[in-house]
Parts: sequence; structure tokens; C-alpha cells
Amino acid sequence: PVAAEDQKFCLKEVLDTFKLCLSENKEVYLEHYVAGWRGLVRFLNSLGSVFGFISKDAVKKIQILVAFLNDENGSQYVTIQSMVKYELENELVDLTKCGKYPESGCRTLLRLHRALRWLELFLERLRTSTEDSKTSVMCAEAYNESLAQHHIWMIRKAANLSFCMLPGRPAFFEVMNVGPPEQVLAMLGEAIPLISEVYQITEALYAQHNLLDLP
Ligand code: 1PW
Repeated sequence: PVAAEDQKFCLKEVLDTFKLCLSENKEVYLEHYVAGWRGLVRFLNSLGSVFGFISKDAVKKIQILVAFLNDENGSQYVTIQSMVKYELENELVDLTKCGKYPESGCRTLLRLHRALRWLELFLERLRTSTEDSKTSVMCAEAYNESLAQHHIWMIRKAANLSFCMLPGRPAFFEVMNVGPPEQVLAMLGEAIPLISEVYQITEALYAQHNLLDLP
């Protein structure tokens, strides 16, 4: 059998997964959030081996969260809201410095959450780009505006180096596997607001509980 990470990426699939993330009362299902990330990892992997170092950490974070979901307390991890409540009430989170819980669900998800903002900014640039826009520049701008603030110098350096290896806009659209450019742009127009809403809801939840700077 082929590992999930090796299957061909299709943007539509990821879009559908993020659609499933939100419950009726606007809670975020962890299972679908993680599935959305699996899709993004497939995407990164199809961009080339340079992105291995980027996707490797995302895969590690996904695995930590999946382990919580499959654990005996998995029912506490159904939504991000229930996870935050459960981990805080049971003091399962290192709030100010690394201690007993270096891999809490809260701090692990925060890393993916920050990366989701990068993705949102990048896709928005892609959506409004013109034929001669450079994907490497759009990606670097989105990164430096968001995720970079949370990374040490070494990672920032490595990330900016790997952006230079991104395929150009036409090849990039090709990898998305959606169809002709017009269709890619329409897809992006649909996907971005969804990703944005999931991001905003998570951001508000983390802000409300003072969790935005978890070590
Ligand atoms: C082209 C579109 C890409 C969207 C996918 C974004 C994936 C983001 C992963 C960046 C990872 C860079 C290398 C790892 C850095 C970790 O130190 C960092 N992890 C993340 C996800 O930012 C922080 O995690 P840590 O070290 O505090 O456990």
C-alpha cells in the first residue's frame, strides 16, 4: 500500500477537508484539521525533496496530535476547543517554560496554527498574482510576515533558501492538480476564506486562554 503522504496531491481534496473542520457551532474538529495538514504535507512533498525538512516537522506534529486522538482520552480531543479545555483543566500544558509536557496538544497545535497563517498569506498572494509573479518571492513574503517571527535564525535561513527552489507559477499550478489556471484561481477563492475562518477561530480561542506564546 502507498503511504498517505505519497499520494498525488489535489487542492480540491484539502479544500474539502478544511470544509469539514468546522462544526455547526464553529468548533474545529481536530481529526479534519489533521487531515487537512496531511494534504498540505502531500503538497509539500510533491514540490520536491528540498521541502522535506519543512514537511518533516509538520509530519511530526501531525503524529503527536493523532496519538492523542487515538489515546484512551481521545474523546477529549474531538475539537480544538475540547482539547484546550481538557489540557488546561488537567494541567497538561507547560504554560511559561518547557517542563513536564514538551509535547502537549496545545503547544503542538499552535505550531501548525502559526504555519496555517503562512499558508493563508501565501495562497492569497498566489490568487492575486499575475503570470510573471515569482512563487519564491510570494512565499518568502508570506513567511517573513508570519511564521518567521516564531523561528530561530537558522530555520529562517534554511526556509528562505528552500523557497528559491520552488517551481515557477505555471508548474506550481500544475502541481495543485486542479485544472487550468482559471480553475486554480477559482479554487483558491473558495479555499482561502475557509482556511482563514479556521485560523481566526483557533486564534481567538488561543488568545482567550493566553496560549499564543506557549513554549
Ligand atoms: C508552500 C506552502 C507551505 C505550507 C506548509 C507549511 C509548513 C510549515 C512548516 C515549517 C517548518 C520549518 C522547520 C521546523 C521548525 C520548527 O522548529 C517549528 N515548527 C513549525 C511548524 O513552525 C517550531 O516547532 P518546535 O521546534 O517549537 O517544536
